[in-house]
Amino acid sequence: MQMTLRWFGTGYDSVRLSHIRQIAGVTGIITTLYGTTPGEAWKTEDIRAIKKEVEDAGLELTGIESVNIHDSIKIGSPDREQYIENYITTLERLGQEGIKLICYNFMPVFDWTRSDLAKPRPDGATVLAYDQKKIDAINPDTMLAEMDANSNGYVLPGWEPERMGRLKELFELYKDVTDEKLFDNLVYFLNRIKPVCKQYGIRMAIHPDDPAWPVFGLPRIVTSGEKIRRLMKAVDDPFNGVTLCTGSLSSNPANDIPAIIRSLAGRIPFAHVRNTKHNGPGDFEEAAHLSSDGDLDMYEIMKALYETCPDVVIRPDHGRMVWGEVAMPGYGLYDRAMGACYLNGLWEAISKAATR
Ligand SMILES: [Mn+2]
Repeated sequence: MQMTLRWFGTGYDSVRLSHIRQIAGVTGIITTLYGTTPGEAWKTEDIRAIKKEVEDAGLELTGIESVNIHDSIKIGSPDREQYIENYITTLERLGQEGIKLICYNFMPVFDWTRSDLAKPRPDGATVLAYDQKKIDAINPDTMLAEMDANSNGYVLPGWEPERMGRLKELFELYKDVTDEKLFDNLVYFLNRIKPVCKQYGIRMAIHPDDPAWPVFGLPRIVTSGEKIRRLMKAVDDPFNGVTLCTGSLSSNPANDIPAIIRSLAGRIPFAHVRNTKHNGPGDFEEAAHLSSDGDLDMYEIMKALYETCPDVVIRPDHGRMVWGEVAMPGYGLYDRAMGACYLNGLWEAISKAATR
């Protein structure tokens, strides 16, 4: 297991690499080229530059989150071929630089969705939250403006203004894309990139949809253990894997996370571990990583990871905003550092109990 932290790059993140370096047990960085747009081929010099910056800080560039997928690939429109070629070029260049873990998602239009970016909790911390009733009451355009106004000045991953400016057009393009069509387009994409992944030993790790049900009438295909297993079988090769995000999957309480992990042995190169607390159906908020602060049993989750995918790369996912920190919502230093230490503690206890 390698413990990592997500970092958005100099100029895009309030957190410094030198601070991450001081979290005991965190040895890797998960990042992306934040200035790129989905569909373009990344330049080798840009990949080398960010890798060098991370390594100069005494850390390893462990993986990329995300190399985003252009909407044409998800929609399956004729111009997808060019974007797939560009994606292959990006993977080739990442592989040549020794970067072999790639997180991505296949959600139409919106990346993750929340109704609140700073919901106060009783202890004074603020967290990301989702309430379906609030989402039902707004239209996507309004939400875009609200996300922008409440993001502390940071560009939220997946909510880049260039793309969001095309919102109406995107909804129109997706209007005939059913769950089945989206699934077929994903399988097509995976088969096209398979050779380059095999050549460089790249592991593709799809992130579950967040929340795990349709939002604004758009299709969703990565929402449960059953659906993930179907995808694993459709392209049955270890390069086709999952980012096991406990928070996204737990948005639906019917998802038994430890059982899902065990059913995906060998196909989880990357895990996002965080806790959620439900207040009612379709109404949840993010909690501290500690099991007792939310609904998830972190011990059972870490034990399932330990027993079925010991080489997994983990990052504490979103954290709460605590101690007055001002940062991108979900991505402050303090609570994610506490999360990393807690998860490392669980791992140490589980591994010692198993081997003594
Ligand atoms: Mn996640």
